Amino acid sequence: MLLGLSALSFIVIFGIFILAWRRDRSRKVRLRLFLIGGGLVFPLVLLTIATVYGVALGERITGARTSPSLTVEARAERWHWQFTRQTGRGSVTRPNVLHIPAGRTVEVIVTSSDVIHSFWVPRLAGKIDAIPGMRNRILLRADIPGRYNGVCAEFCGTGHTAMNFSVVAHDADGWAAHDKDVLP
Ligand SMILES: [Cu+2]
Repeated sequence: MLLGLSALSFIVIFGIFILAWRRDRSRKVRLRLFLIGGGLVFPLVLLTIATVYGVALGERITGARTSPSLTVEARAERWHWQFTRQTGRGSVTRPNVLHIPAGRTVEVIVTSSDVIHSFWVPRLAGKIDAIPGMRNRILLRADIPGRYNGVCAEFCGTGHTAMNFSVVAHDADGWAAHDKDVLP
């Protein structure tokens, strides 16, 4: 979209440039048209399209309007992760391995107990900062069951390079078995 808009802008501006170069010099230039049309209306239209498109795309990427089937908390602490899942029967906290059902959208609320870290599972989603006192949200979805590697993507001290974790995406049977295993 941005490439299309800049190409359009390029064509219009160079079109005007060529017209100006070859114009009949006895005719008067309509300055007002150039100032208001070219300086105000034209960029306003392009930037409005880019903004609306960008906001809509951002909403889609961050899943602002999707309701997840499961919510878990990821808490970063120098130098490991604690994953907590609230259930009707209580909560379960496990270090460094996040279990999720495959094929379903999972909301991860990311926070930190000490310094700024960053939650990143490269094959499942983008990065999101883990900031003390803040609850950031990211959506994960693994279509294929398996193990996905995650890292802390924000330098957080001497243990940073070893601050890895895994996301294990279970198929339906595996998820039911996992539930039975961990839930109180
Ligand atoms: Cu970290």
